[in-house]
Amino acid sequence: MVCQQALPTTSNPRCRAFFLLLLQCSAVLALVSAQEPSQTDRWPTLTGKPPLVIARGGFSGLFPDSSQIAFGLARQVSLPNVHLWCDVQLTKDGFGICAQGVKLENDTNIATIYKNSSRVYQVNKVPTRGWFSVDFTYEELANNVALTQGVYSRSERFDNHGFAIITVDHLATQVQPPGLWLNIQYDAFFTQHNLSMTRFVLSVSKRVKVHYISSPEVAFLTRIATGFKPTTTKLVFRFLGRNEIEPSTSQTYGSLLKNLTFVKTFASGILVPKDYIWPVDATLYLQPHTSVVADAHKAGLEVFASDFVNDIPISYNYSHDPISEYLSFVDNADFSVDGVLSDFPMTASEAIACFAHDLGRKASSQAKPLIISKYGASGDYPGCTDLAYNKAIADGAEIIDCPVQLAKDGTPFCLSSENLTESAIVPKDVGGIFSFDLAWNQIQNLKPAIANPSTEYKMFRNPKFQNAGKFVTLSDFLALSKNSKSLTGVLINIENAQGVRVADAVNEVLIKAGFDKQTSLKVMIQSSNSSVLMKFKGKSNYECVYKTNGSIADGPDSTIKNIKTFADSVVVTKDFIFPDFEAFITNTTDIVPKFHAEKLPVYVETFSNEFVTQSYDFLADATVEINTFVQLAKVDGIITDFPYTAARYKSKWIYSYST
Ligand SMILES: *[C@@H]1O[C@H](CO)[C@@H](O)[C@H](O)[C@H]1NC(C)=O
Ligand SMILES: *[C@@H]1O[C@H](CO)[C@@H](O)[C@H](O)[C@H]1NC(C)=O
Ligand SMILES: *[C@@H]1O[C@H](CO)[C@@H](O)[C@H](O)[C@H]1NC(C)=O
Ligand SMILES: *[C@@H]1O[C@H](CO)[C@@H](O)[C@H](O)[C@H]1NC(C)=O
Ligand SMILES: *[C@@H]1O[C@H](CO)[C@@H](O)[C@H](O)[C@H]1NC(C)=O
Ligand SMILES: *[C@@H]1O[C@H](CO)[C@@H](O)[C@H](O)[C@H]1NC(C)=O
Ligand SMILES: *[C@@H]1O[C@H](CO)[C@@H](O)[C@H](O)[C@H]1NC(C)=O
Ligand SMILES: *[C@@H]1O[C@H](CO)[C@@H](O)[C@H](O)[C@H]1NC(C)=O
Ligand SMILES: CC(=O)N[C@H]1CO[C@H](CO)[C@@H](O)[C@@H]1O
Repeated sequence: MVCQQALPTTSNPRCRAFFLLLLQCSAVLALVSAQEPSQTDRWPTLTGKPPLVIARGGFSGLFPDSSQIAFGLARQVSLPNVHLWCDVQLTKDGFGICAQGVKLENDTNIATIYKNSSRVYQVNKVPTRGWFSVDFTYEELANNVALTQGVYSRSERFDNHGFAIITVDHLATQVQPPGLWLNIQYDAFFTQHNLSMTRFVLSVSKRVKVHYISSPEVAFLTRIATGFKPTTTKLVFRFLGRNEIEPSTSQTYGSLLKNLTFVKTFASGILVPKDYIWPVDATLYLQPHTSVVADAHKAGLEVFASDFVNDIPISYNYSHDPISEYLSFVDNADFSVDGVLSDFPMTASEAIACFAHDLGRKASSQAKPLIISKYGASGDYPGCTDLAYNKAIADGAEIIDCPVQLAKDGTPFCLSSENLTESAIVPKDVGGIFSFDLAWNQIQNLKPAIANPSTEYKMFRNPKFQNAGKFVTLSDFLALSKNSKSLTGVLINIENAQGVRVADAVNEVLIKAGFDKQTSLKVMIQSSNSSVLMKFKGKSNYECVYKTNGSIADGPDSTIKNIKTFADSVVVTKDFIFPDFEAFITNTTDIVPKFHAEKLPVYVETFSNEFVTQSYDFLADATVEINTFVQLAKVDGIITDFPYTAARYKSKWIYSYST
């Protein structure tokens, strides 16, 4: 068992970032903790303080919900005042336990342990079959039943670890959360079984500090309201679906939302599903925000938003980036919610501590990592189109890339491969599917098609723009690059089978555009064919980039030394730096130090926002993945189809390290 720790420093005072490297420790490779939200900034929350991060069942995005390890991880990697959320259920003998649902079989192995003990009970007037805590003593549950991952799309890897069900008291005394939030989802159900939630919350709050109690039942909150001082324990009314009926008033939650002065009589805050605030339409695009936050703040109510997860597709407006989603709730022109309820509290913490509010900082152009686009911003628009390139520039890419193909008439243009059907709609009657079958004026008129590398997980890219934009010639690409004020260079990728012929064509266009003379833009020529690179080697303004794979580092040292004869830097894929097995990282390699020993910078591809492209170790957070490659593996450049994520990381999360 190999466990290491590394603690890089950061010069961004808001984000004390640290890593916990647990190789083969059955858990997480790299954790980044965002520590200090600005206390001096004024936040448009009700109190003016930074929004809270509330960890639902702990870090339930990775570990089984409500397990001690999930709560512990949430504490370790979130804001210092993270609140830990426990869904309270009562056992036959009156213990309050943390378990996500009223039906225990959803998040535990109880169905295999007490095979014959399922029962049918009324839950909110609906007959429901399941395994209920009211039929078991605490001892029976704690000694025999293990918590499991209840969300089928998450890893089952931690299900056989025997993580026990814990009580509220255990959570409070053993994990010692900075804030404790108890959610009472089913008071009426326990009353039917002669168990009193009221008595439980009153007694537990005498033993431990309870910061928040939430419930979707008006009668419960009204009943306990007199027992709690709002300065110690705040009561929060939880809204369910707009059309669901609140059991004690028989009104819908939608109509109660119009009666916030009534809510204020028994609660000091509301908890609403996130789409109450930012609704999405049927095609998963965001609509304008509602006035819920402003209305509630006007009524003197705090507003908490729920249902934040990193691993379920979010609105396309966020480009598969959960940090953008959090920022739209805590850092927009009109309001900030008072807290977010998340299964991935680290990402929520990063958003608040590191990325909210403009720090007014700019990284120097020397700072690493170099941000290189992959076919432009091809996560948002069809690759290698004018739209993708302009978006990449606007998003902060420093280098944009053109993979060069030749049309039948010899025109060099940018496209990911010479097989046109991979990135365009090619009509049958047009005369072929390869770039060399068609003249440029035919190719120019093809409709581009967005890349969808994660369709097997039902994840798609910006469907509204899936056929938008125009393809560009290499000379258009160079002109567009020259016009930009922010780019530091261009990368021209020559992987075409006719490598040397393409190289000659590229050379000619570069000369015509004046790039062979010293210009303000660096020219990077990338190929996996050394003969192609040799054609450009030695030109002062050009950097030759060798596309290679990690196996080269296992060969004799002379192989790497030999690369120096035709290249100035290398490109490798992510898996050669952090090999993984079943999406968990198994090892680190020494490729980067080997290249660095020969003074060859290492650029790595391909970084994407979609969580399915990342190892579980990165906790479904593209920023954590980038940070790990930069700080731990010390890579020199990030090649990404979502340059915004990398550029935001670089400009707002400034760190220091030496190679
Ligand atoms: C469950 O019920 C079946 C049939 O009634 C019985 O054979 C079995 O022994 C029971 N198992 C347990 C664990 O009680
Ligand atoms: C609850 O208590 C009442 C009154 O003592 C009794 O009639 C009823 O059967 C009990 N219900 C349950 C589920 O134990
Ligand atoms: C608000 O709700 C309370 C309790 O249900 C009800 O008595 C009152 O009439 C409502 N007010 C409005 C304006 O709907
Ligand atoms: C979301 O994206 C769509 C399509 O680009 C745009 O029309 C809409 O205005 C965006 N919504 C918000 C709230 O920005
Ligand atoms: C071209 O690309 C398409 C889409 O990826 C693929 O289905 C097809 O087999 C490719 N054709 C050739 C000849 O490689
Ligand atoms: C590299 O390019 C040269 C010239 O185009 C070609 O002869 C050679 O086969 C290529 N090598 C590889 C490995 O593709
Ligand atoms: C790595 O590249 C070498 C040539 O550079 C090739 O022979 C080898 O098959 C490649 N290995 C993998 C795993 O791609
Ligand atoms: C881990 O990487 C090191 C260095 O590359 C290598 O020597 C070792 O065999 C690898 N271990 C495993 C389990 O793959
Ligand atoms: C394994 C299982 O049944 N998981 C379910 C637990 O409950 C959630 C929410 O009700 C469902 O979405 C899961 O499918």
